[in-house]
Amino acid sequence: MRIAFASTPVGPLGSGVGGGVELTLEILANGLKKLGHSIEIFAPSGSVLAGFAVNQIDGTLQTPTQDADRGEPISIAKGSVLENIWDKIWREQDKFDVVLNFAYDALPMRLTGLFRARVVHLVSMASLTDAMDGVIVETSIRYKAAIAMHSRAQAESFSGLSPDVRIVGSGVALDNYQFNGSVDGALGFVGRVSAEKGVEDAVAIAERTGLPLKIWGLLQDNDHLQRAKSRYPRASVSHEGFVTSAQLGRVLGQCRALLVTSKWVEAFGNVVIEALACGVPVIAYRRGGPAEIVVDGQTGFTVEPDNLTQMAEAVRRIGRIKRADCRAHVTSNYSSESFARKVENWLLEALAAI
Ligand code: HBI
Repeated sequence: MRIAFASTPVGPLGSGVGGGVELTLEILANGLKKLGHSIEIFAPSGSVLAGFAVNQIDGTLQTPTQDADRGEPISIAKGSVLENIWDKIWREQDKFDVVLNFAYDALPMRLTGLFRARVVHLVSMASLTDAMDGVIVETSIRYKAAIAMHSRAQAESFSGLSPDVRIVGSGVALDNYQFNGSVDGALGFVGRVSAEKGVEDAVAIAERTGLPLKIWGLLQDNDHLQRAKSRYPRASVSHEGFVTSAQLGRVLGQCRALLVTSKWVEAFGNVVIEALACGVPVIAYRRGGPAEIVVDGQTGFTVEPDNLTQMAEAVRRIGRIKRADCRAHVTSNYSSESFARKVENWLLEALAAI
């Protein structure tokens, strides 16, 4: 298939502003290319993706939807990069069989039936605003096989969603992640440092257990981190910076456990399979995608959401988990190859569903 990738309009690929979507897009570009498909990428100017020529599109970046209130209407800025991306894909659409949209935005979904090429959407987050819920649910009902999501928990967050929506999971390039069998490292936290990722709870656990906490990720909300540190002054916390997935794969293995304390419903939780691939067991709140990935008692523990006591207790028991089991679970369920094949099947079904 000849596939156009329409990237997220919140920031250039490689900047980290796109969060998990940047990794997902990279995994699928490489995975689908390996399956013999041709990929062309359209993304905001300044985007970088090793091995791919990216159509650099100018324009005003879209405000991230997770910053909006639930009742907020859809907004689009003057000279929007989102409009410019889709205008260019519209003009070049006869070069493609499929347009795979990675943006969590209304415009691409409203265009689904108006292209000669087949437009489909990989939804990257759970329910955030009533306006976007409406667009996503309507698109899932009106266009067969047009929507895919990463986890059941994510799909369940959209009431009225068509049961036809594909659940495709996610995947990581295993070679990027170095297994490490050592069990006595620091606690790890990976993700955009922000309120929705719940970094404050991870700092609280560092204080309760007396274990050092290492944080990797874009320092999106430094005030939030500073407030957490002053609330838990005895916690030993170090921000290790924002790293690429390849760099993360070399350092994450040093951790005793990864803490996943998301306050929102994570669509999937790529950081969970990245940690498991390095042999690091995961302790997660029973909320969203991460709770579907962690096999309680085998690759880590899941605890009652926001329950710091249970999370600290799970940290104390984490030595029971065999780190080799963590890596094996990812190898058999979340490789980039198996993820790319699931998405390939979805795209082929979408093409057949015209
Ligand atoms: N917000 N409007 C909008 N569009 C996106 O594509 C988008 C977003 N917020 C966050 C985001 N994408 C990604 O960081 C997450 O999907 C991972």
